[in-house]
Amino acid sequence: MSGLTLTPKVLFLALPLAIPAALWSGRVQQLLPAHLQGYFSSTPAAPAPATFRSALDPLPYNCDDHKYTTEIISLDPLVIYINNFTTKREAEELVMLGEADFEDSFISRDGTKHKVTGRTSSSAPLEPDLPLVTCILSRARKFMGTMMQPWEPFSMPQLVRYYAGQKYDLHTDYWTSHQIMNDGSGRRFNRIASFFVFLKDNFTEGETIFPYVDVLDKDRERGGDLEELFKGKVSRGMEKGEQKGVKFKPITGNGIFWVNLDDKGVGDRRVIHGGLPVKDGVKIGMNIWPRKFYGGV
Ligand SMILES: *[C@@H]1O[C@H](CO)[C@@H](O)[C@H](O)[C@H]1NC(C)=O
Ligand SMILES: CC(=O)N[C@H]1CO[C@H](CO)[C@@H](O)[C@@H]1O
Repeated sequence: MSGLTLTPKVLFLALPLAIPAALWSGRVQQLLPAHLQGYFSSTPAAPAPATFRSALDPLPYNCDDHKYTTEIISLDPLVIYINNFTTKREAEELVMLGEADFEDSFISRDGTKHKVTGRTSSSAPLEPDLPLVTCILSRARKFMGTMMQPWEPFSMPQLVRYYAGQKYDLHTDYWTSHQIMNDGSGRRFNRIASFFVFLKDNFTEGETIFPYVDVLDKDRERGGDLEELFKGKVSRGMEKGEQKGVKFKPITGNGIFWVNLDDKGVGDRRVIHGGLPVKDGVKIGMNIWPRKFYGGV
């Protein structure tokens, strides 16, 4: 409209268009006496619920409009708590996108899948080309800043689901020897860092524990209570009856980010972690693994 001044001439031209437009939108109907209202249909069409189920559906909002906030849990190793990495709505939609594809969880090594007894959950891949998945991955990429080069990809993102009694024993997300890309390029890669985002928190227990990430002493110095400091999201871990490390209470939309490898690509054992058994209900999370290339060819 800039540059268009409301001269009487413009108004004169615009009015005949405005009246049918107002009738069409149902606004005039509200102003009419009751006995005339029936002549005008007023029920505005209910807005279609936002859904990202089709790979062709664009997101009904700008993916960059995220509202997450961060809290550092530990500097060395680097562990960051992310509040609201996804919205509740995104969390629900991500679960819907992968739900049909759950299978027993496996661990992948040397390009093949291995079933292990210490991991009793189910996993489902999330197609990275789906608009919502693309959006979440680009959010993760931005979070990584220059730590992730534009040509470095993510591993296939995964949903992971735990029913009552299911767990994932202590493990690392990186491999002790770099893996070979299955694209014939001979490049080697490893998981430089990990995001674990909680998508469904309708359950008890089932925290994610890091026994060697210790905020305990720092916390003691501050004389504060860990749970109070982190508003119940983080508490002291427990291993063999001893208070050790930290554990995270799963809260839908929130995530944990940590760094797996040092700048030479050597794994950091201190970020060993596990999913404690779920007591009641269902826990669903999402794994996001940024890859880094290490020599090869
Ligand atoms: C997370 O998002 C919710 C809903 O928008 C908001 O109420 C809450 O304050 C946010 N939490 C943090 C820690 O930013
Ligand atoms: C374990 C748990 O929190 N279960 C709850 C999941 O949600 C249903 C329905 O809202 C509740 O009835 C359960 O108690």
